Parts: sequence; structure tokens; C-alpha cells
Amino acid sequence: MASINYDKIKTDAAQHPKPQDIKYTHGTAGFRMKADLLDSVVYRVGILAGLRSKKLDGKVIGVMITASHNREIDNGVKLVDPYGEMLHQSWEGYAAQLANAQTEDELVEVIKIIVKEFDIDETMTSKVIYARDTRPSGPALVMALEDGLRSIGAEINDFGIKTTPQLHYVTCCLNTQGTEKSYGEPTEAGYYKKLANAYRRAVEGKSRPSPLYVDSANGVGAIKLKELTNYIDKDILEVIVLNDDIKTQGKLNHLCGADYVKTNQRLPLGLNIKAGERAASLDGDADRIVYYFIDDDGTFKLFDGDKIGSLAGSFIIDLVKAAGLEGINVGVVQTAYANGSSTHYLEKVMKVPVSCVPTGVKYLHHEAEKFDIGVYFEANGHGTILFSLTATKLIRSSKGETPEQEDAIERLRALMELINQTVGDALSDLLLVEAILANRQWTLKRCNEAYKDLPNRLVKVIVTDRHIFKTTNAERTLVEPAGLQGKIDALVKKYKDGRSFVRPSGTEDVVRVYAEAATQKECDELAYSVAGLVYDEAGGTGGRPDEFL
Ligand code: G16
Repeated sequence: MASINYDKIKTDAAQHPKPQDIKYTHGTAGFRMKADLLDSVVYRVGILAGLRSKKLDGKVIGVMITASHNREIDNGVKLVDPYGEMLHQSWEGYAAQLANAQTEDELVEVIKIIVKEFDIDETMTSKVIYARDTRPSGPALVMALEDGLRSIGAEINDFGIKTTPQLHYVTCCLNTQGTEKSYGEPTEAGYYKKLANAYRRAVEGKSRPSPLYVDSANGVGAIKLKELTNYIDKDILEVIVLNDDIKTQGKLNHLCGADYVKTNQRLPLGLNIKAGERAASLDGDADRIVYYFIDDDGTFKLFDGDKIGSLAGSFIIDLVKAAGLEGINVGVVQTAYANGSSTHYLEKVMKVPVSCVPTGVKYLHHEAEKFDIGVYFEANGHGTILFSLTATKLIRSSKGETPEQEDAIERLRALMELINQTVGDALSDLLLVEAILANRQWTLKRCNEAYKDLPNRLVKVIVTDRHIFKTTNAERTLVEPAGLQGKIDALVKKYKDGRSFVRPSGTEDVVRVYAEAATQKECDELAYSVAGLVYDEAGGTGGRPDEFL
């Protein structure tokens, strides 16, 4: 293969000029902003993906074009490393440098720096697979990406419209084919077959839970969930897919979807369930899921990522014990958004080690890899479970001494296949929750009784520059703007069981404020007091967030 053709890059890049006066940042999940500002970024990410593949001896790199839970007019792009992980953090700074190079000459200079810094063999083959969600801006951005990939001479594979986790899955499959870590058939059908077969095994002999209603956020999850259910017999799972309008502009994530339901703690538009019924919401690219139900008194009850993580963690711990495999250690990873009650339940009742890391799968995933079985879930519904190679081999090769042990081992084997270990996956997580409900023969209401959430509230504050906010202590403490944390602490002190923290979002142009307290009224007061403080002292714009004061 020839070396990188820098002249070609200069010519091609001129077709994708960087807008003046825009500073791009690589955030929680790649680049994300208004779609019409992303053409040059996506072109350059194509080049970056080619370089990353070259660096990793031609392993396949994934590129996903999506803005997940964001508004429909936004879009974004993120890289997937060979085993489904997010782009290695040591490359994020270079990704930003590439995106911010103003001219074609500067762009080439940055590429040369990356080649030198990582000692990249320019003649190495590079292979990239890419996909997009259903956003109207997707096709044009795919063309920009393809231009970037051609500029760097990559072998390209268009995976079409997919959920983000499907791209992670197939990237991992392509890179593990024929190895002891072989992850599965690298096709969309292979993904459905793997999940459906595993679900069948996981619920073998158990009666079917009641039907599940799913709000698909009018996104890609709608088509893919319907496809998945075609592989699963209605006798073992009945799913009713709602909010599945991917054609009408403006509907994606609008008053629906996992983020809307979690933030507003209410039913999404287009879904009316009755007492005793349960439902779930996916987000725009189907990598998050939250559940909920209507209680007997008619109140809405959220079963979010913390609850799903706790349910899954306790189920797995019980299976590991029942299988006689107590040597396997299980741990849970959360972020600062985890409800205080969930952490208390896991540590004090379940006696499971719990780690807290900054927001973002890239942090949770790596922390979870430290356990034999690492359960990670963000409160917003993004999460999965990782089985180490040692645990995988042990579970695969173990033989139970009693029928009960054998049954538990077989269910663990099924779960290892059912869970998309490459990244949080709403479809795989949906099957996981349904499998647990079937095995326990519990309703969601019964699962919800494990612990009671502390009332909590999330508020977004729009500020002139969110990048002035710097945090430490897994994002629980503000370092900058100087002095603000002290004022937040003073507010928190006034409330029983009060807790609040402030951090800049890495996916939206906002600052997020989280608060908990003993009652909902106090919690709302605390959240909006802190949000007001941020607004007043750190360049708030738009309206002051004071709904409850
Ligand atoms: C992404 C990340 C998640 C993160 C979320 C919100 O999710 O993958 O780990 O929790 O953004 O991040 P932030 O609070 O920084 O905006 P998604 O589903 O939007 O891709």
C-alpha cells in the first residue's frame, strides 16, 4: 500500500472547509453539535479513523454518525475502537486538533504530527466500518466521512442505518473473528440471532412476562427493535413498539425517549399505560433504556439505569452463588448521578464493591473491566455488564454438581451471550430486564421495592461558555469557577440528605445541575437554587432556571 497522499488530502479537504470562529471539542461521546456545522469535522474524523486503523495494524475501526439523545437538528460523530470500546483517550486531543485545523496546510501538519507521535506506518492498510442513525442530516455527513476515508486511502464498509450498539457489535466481531475472543457473526442478522437465541436460553422453562410497551423515541431503535422481535417467538416475549415514526421531521426525541422520560420523570408523548402495565423508552440511537410503570395509585414510577444496574447486579450475584462459582468477583460502576439510595443498597445490602467514575461510557467501561464481572450503568440508562476472559472461560467450562447448579451455570452462559458487552445497548438491556423478570417471576413494581430512590432533580443551565467549568472527584466537586463550590456546599447544608453537583455536559451546550434531598419539594428547591447560583455567577444566558422557587 502506498504512503499517505498529502496532496490529495489538501485537495479533498478544500471541499470540506472548516467554518471560521468555531472551536470544536471532543466531548463525552465524540463531536456533537448542530448538524450544519459538522461537515468538516466528519471529513476529518474519516482521516482520523484511517490513521487509528493504520496504528492498530489494520484492525477495523468503527465510525458512528449520531447525536443520540440530542435534538433532531444536532448530529455527531464518534469512533469505535477494535473491540467496541470508545476511541482511546490518548487520541481525543488529536481528534480535536484535526477538527480545529483552520486551513488545508494546517490539517496536513496535524496529520504529520499524529503519524510521528504514534509512529504510524503510513503504508499499513486501514479498514473502517461506519453507520448512521435516522437523522435527516445523516446522508450528507456520511458523504463527508467517505471523502475523508478516501483521502487517507482506507478500505471502507458502509453498514447503513444502524443503532450505535450494532456498530460496536459488528466492529468487535470483525476484529475477533477466528480468535478465542470471537464475538459473533459480523452482520446485523448475526446480532439478532445471537441475542434472540440467548434470550430463549435465558428464559427456558419460565413463563412469559406481561407485554412490554416500548417508546422508541421515533428513532432507529423502532425499526431495529421490530426486527429483533421477529427473531423471538411471541410465546416468550411480547413487545409493542410505539413512537416509531422515523419519517416525520421533528419527531425524533421530541417529548419522548429515554432522556426525556428520565429528566422529566413522566410518561413520553404517545404512550398511555395503565396501572400495572410497564413500558420502556429508548433514546435516539438505542444505546440507552429506562423502564417505568404506573403504580396502583396512578403515580408514575421510574425504573432508571441505577435500578436496572442494581437489578442486574443482584440477579447475577445470585446466579454466581447458585452456580457454586463464588470465586468470581462482581463489582458495580456508577457515576455521580447514581441515586444515593442505589449506592447504599449495593454497598450495604448487596455487599458489592461500587466505584464512582466521571460521566461517559469511556470511563465506566474501563473501570468495569477491573472485575471478573463488572456491571456498569449510568442513571440515564446507559450500561452493560462485562465478563472478563477468565470469568467467561470458567463459566463456559464449569459443570454443576447438582441440577440447580447446572441450571444456574447455563443461565449465566445465556446471559453472557445476551448482554452486548461491547457497549450499553438498549435492545440487549431490554432483553436482559425481561429475562430477569421472567426468571424471578416478578413484576417491575416488585423489583422496584429493592430500595426507594431519594427524590432527585436534573436541571440544565445555559451559560455563555460551559468550558469554564472544571471538576474533580469524579465530577462531584467544582474546581472552577473559583469559589462556586463553596456556595453550592452552603446551599446543600440546608437540606436533609442534600447532595448536589454541577458539571458541564459533554454532549449538549449546557451545564447540568443534579440534586437530591429527603423530599421532592426540598430537592427541587435545592436543584433550582444551585441552578440559579450557576446562572447568576457563571454567565447564565436565556432564562433564569427558577421554575420551583
Ligand atoms: C452520551 C454518553 C453517556 C453520557 C451521555 C450524557 O450518551 O455515551 O455516557 O451519560 O452522553 O453526557 P453529558 O452529560 O456529558 O452530556 P448518548 O446516549 O447521548 O450518546
